[in-house]
Amino acid sequence: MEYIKNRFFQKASRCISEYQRLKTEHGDKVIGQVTIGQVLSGMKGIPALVTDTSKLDPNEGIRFRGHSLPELREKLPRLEEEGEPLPEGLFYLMLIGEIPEKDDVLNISKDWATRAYVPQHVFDVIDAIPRNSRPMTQFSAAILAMATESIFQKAYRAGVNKKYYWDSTYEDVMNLIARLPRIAAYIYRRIYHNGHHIEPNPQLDWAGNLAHMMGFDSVEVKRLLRLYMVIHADHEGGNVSAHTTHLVGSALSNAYYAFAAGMTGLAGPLHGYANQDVIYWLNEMCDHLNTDEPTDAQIAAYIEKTLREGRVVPGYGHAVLRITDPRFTVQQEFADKYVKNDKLINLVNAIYRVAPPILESTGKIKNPWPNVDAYSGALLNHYGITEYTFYTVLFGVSRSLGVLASLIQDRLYGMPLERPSSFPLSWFKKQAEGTSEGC
Ligand code: CMX
Repeated sequence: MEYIKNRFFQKASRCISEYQRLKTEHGDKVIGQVTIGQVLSGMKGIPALVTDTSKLDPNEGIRFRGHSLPELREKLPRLEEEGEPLPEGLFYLMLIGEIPEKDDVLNISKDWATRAYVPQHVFDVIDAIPRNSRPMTQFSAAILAMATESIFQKAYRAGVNKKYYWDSTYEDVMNLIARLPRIAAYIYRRIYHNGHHIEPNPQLDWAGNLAHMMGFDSVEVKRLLRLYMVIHADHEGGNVSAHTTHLVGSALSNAYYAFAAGMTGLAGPLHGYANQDVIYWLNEMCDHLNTDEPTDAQIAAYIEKTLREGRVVPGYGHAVLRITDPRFTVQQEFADKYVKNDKLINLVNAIYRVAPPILESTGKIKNPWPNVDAYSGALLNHYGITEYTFYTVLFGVSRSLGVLASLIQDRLYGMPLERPSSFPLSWFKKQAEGTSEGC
């Protein structure tokens, strides 16, 4: 498996000198301006991060190294003709920048299977947390507990030269990604199946093994989880989970620390928690209306009620996108192809008909269209993964692929400590109005 690491180094190391050259030769070049509105709106749109793995276009959606999701569903290697591409292939693409051959993908599957051993103390840490605590609490704690295994940390202590930081980070990242399905499945079986755990099958691919360890051995669930792991893997560098992983990593915290921090960000309702919040909100609506097949008029009234109460409609809106999220569309196509008449999926489709004009009519919601989270829960539910409080953990397992591929690159480029400036509110008022009075 060293050849994947070598291929990455050969390809990416060409950019090290470019990174340094841009910094020294063009450090003064202005590439945009920052408005007070941007600062006060969560730094939206400020070009401030270097991320190679993927780029998000507001009007087109995500591209991974230039490839859209529909393209990748065609191009990335799969196990069966009818199946979905393996997420291992997307990881290869994000890391190296080339579409892999099938053998490359199978080799990553094998490599991750050999790295998948989770030390007992990590399970002990999970078991010490109350069983009814949120799955994301257990997931983040387990990742943090696994930091004892960090090879980077040992290399750093031993005084390794900074130009080799990427090497031990690569090892940490591969080990961490390899172990996440085992940890996620352990939490799933602990909470929802009375701790009846299922051993990994090292012959299976990464997502297939996750399905297996959760207790699902059908072709259908494995196919769904492969799709799920691909579409949630990355969304450029500024989203909370990616940015947090990068920021914490910039302090040379090891990959376990950095990713655990990213996961606690993913756990928030405005980010990855939205996939469970959608189901919670749909259930709440059905209870309120006393039907699981509400009419469009009933749905519209419930959306308006949600907005009146000052709550968000989960699964709708986006900080960057200004169209229906292609990750939503891909799931809808998947459901159209494989699912016949599921009430929850019908409801999700009905909301897609009803919600956008209502959200648009508020005049303040910049994107009235659905995001990835609007669909994913209904699909998981259809295939028997009904425990929606777990859904964000699945998002987290997938998100590791993009943010940790980026972390290796951060280390290879020798990216510095990230440290933007902050000012009191009165300073901004002074910039705008010449006075800070009143603040
Ligand atoms: N329902 C109700 N109000 C919404 C809304 C929604 N779905 N989306 C945006 N708004 C509101 C915002 O809360 C904000 O209100 P205030 O001005 O009162 O603060 C206003 O509209 C403007 O927000 P925006 O600029 O359109 O959106 P932001 O970039 O601030 O936020 C997001 C983006 C995703 C947090 C927001 O659309 C939202 O809360 N959506 C629902 C939660 C969700 O689905 N999150 C998942 C996103 C995808 C992911 O990361 O997984």
